[in-house]
Amino acid sequence: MDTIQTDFRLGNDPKELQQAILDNLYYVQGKSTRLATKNDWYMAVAYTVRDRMMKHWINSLHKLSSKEIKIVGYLSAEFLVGPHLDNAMLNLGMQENMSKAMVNLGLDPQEVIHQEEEPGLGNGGLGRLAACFVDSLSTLNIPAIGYGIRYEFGIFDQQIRDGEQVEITDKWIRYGNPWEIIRPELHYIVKFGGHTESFTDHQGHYSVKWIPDYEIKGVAYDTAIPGYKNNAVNLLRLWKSEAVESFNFKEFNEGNYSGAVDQKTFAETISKVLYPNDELDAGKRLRLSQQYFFVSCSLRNAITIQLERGLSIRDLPNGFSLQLNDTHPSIAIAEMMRLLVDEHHITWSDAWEITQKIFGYTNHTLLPEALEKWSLPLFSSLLPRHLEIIYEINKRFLDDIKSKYPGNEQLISRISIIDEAGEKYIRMANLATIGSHTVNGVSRLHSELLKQSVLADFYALHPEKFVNVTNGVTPRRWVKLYNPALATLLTSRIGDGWVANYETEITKLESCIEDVEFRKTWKEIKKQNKKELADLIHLRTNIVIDPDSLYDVQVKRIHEYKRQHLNLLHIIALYNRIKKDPSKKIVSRSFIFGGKAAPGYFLAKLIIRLINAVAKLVNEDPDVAGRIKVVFFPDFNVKNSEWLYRAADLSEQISTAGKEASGTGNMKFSMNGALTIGTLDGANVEILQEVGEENFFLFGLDAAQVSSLQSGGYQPGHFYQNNQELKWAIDMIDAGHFSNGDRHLFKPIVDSLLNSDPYLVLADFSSYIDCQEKVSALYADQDQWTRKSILNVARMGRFSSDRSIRDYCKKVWGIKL
Ligand code: 26Q
Repeated sequence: MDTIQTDFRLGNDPKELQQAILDNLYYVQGKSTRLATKNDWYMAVAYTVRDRMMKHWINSLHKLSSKEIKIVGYLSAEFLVGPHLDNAMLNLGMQENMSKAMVNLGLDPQEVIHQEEEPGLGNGGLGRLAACFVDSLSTLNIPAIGYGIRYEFGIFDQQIRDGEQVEITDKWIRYGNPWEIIRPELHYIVKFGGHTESFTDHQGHYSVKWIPDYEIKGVAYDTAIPGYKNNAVNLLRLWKSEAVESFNFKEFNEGNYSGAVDQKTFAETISKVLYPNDELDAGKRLRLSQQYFFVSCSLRNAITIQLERGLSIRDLPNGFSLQLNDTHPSIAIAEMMRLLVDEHHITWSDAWEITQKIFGYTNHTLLPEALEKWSLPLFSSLLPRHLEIIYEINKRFLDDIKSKYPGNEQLISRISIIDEAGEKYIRMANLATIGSHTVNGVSRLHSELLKQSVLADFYALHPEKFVNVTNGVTPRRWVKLYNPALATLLTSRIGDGWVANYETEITKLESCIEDVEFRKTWKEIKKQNKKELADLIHLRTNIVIDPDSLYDVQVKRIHEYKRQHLNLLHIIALYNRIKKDPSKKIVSRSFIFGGKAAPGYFLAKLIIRLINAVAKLVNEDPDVAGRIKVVFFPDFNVKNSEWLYRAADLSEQISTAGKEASGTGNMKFSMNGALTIGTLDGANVEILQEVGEENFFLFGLDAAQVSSLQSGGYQPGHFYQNNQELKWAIDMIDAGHFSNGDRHLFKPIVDSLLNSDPYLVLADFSSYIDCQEKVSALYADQDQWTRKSILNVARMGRFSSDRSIRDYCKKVWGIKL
């Protein structure tokens, strides 16, 4: 083992840290204190922290070569990790000393921390879940590698101009990324396109060779993900695409200068940009290329690690568990078969056994339009060998079913990997389900609905494959880092065990509830958090909100099924009540929205415009002054969420029942003491059960009522005609009240609500606004509110991602802790 001189290079007291920061500034950034920019200082601080992680990082690399361990490979097209610096300092236990060191250097620690650009390598819930999971895997000391794509441009930055979303390219690495280490020697060549040729090998076996059209190199970029104060580090290994040969001398010599680098440009497009759609982006060749690219690199890397450990490839399922984060990496099933059969010469049936033993598949959606499928011509032009393999998987699977259930042609056409109804498609959820040993949904309700709807046939065939693993979020980032004042209070009362053992420790808080002093401090902390958010909102939007008002917050991607417009209809109804009776006493509220719309999702973008239009009218109306304010907080992302969750009084979780697979924002709010107004959807159901009905504002139809209303021929007009306040609110939008008389602008929203209302906004309206009255009534009793807020926090133990990971270990990966 290498010996490192730790005293001067890695000292941990403030003086030594201070010197280390100066050294890094000088020797890594190449700047003197006189020349250093804010970014230079941030980089020097980041390298100082990274240096102190390096020993654990290298140890963990050594650990990967141990024969005894099983490694979790978490395959995900997205990892929304958020800023690293403060998180790393927390997990290494160096926040306090680093703070002192920075102050000694005349730096403002918060300013340095906020200098970091967040790697926005995900769209929302699914990508953030992957990040929470890697955090928990490290904290639980389970060896793991998160495999994904190092997008050069992550999710766009959102600006609001004239009330509209404008997308700005996310240039997150423009000033360098101190957290990653490039491993140029760790690369794989990935083939694309072309055709296949069959031949008989020297042992007389039928074999297939794939002759590609072109090849692209994937290079590993590693980032360390440290566990909480346990010296464990896991790897986030992201692949960047490069040209195999970045410069073509032949072209150059012939005078074609741009042609000489064409290859490079083309190859680099694969990992260039994250698709900003959190549903489907149907039929995009580049998207399928991205998926195959990172999957191929990742699987081959897993095999390399397996062989380097001196283990047999046949033992792969004992050496690795590979988890598919939705269908995005599900081409892995076919790629694993290709690697085993074509490249490692294992028989088909042995290879299939290995493949099924190694993969688990997590489903994140029931929306039929969001289920991934690829048109056959596109698929075969990009991955001709995989198409053959999928045909063979499908044939064997269907033959087996036909022999068990003869004559059931409809069943066969539903479960086939190939959709042959019209134009032919590959159904990725079917491939993932057939190729995995375990399939899970992400909340109890979602897992049940999966078995009843999209995967019902597979459930009937193999009920033992289906399990639930309810999502969770890491209390390190979502409480300790992003609500420091609350964290300090928690620790002062129940000790600091909750940070690493949230599930069992946080319940201890219940015993504090009768303590007047404690409740007082609790309220003060919320108030202070609200003041800080008010300041930030003022700075960013110029809107003034009152920290004494109820903060009613809905932050998440903008989607019709998430029903931001239901929230808006409530605001308009409240506004009308005040206009009708300007002396009306109401509980003052600040409605805060945040979230990005997919650039091509017309109605979602229009909803943003409507929020901003309502905000403008309401905020400028002297009649309602001091009672309601509406804010659209621009560019909701991990970094900005710091101020939002901790300041919320009320968490809006109002999706149509049966549509939100789990939700994870719902957990973040509750952990920070917000009460929830929500439907029986996703993990809300479990949050309600944990916190108790009396501490949760439940409204709306449940999933069964939603589906029966829809199958019975739902008539939104009926609700519109029979609810005066609802009719009035919609009529105002329709009349151009929020668009300077322009009746055209918001017509698509009005039409959608009145003609089809696919997400039952109108059906749930009256239940929602009645429930909101109860919210206001409770808020008027501040002490009761505070008690419920405390209970919400105390009862959130189950929603730590540590618990989720323990569930995966037990139910999916067969890892004993
Ligand atoms: C697929 C193909 C082509 C282009 C884009 C996509 C794509 C990208 C992202 C499809 C879906 C996503 C993201 C989905 C997502 O975030 N789902 C959320 O996952 C959370 C974690 O399980 C749940 O809590 C949410 O309920 C679910 O909506």
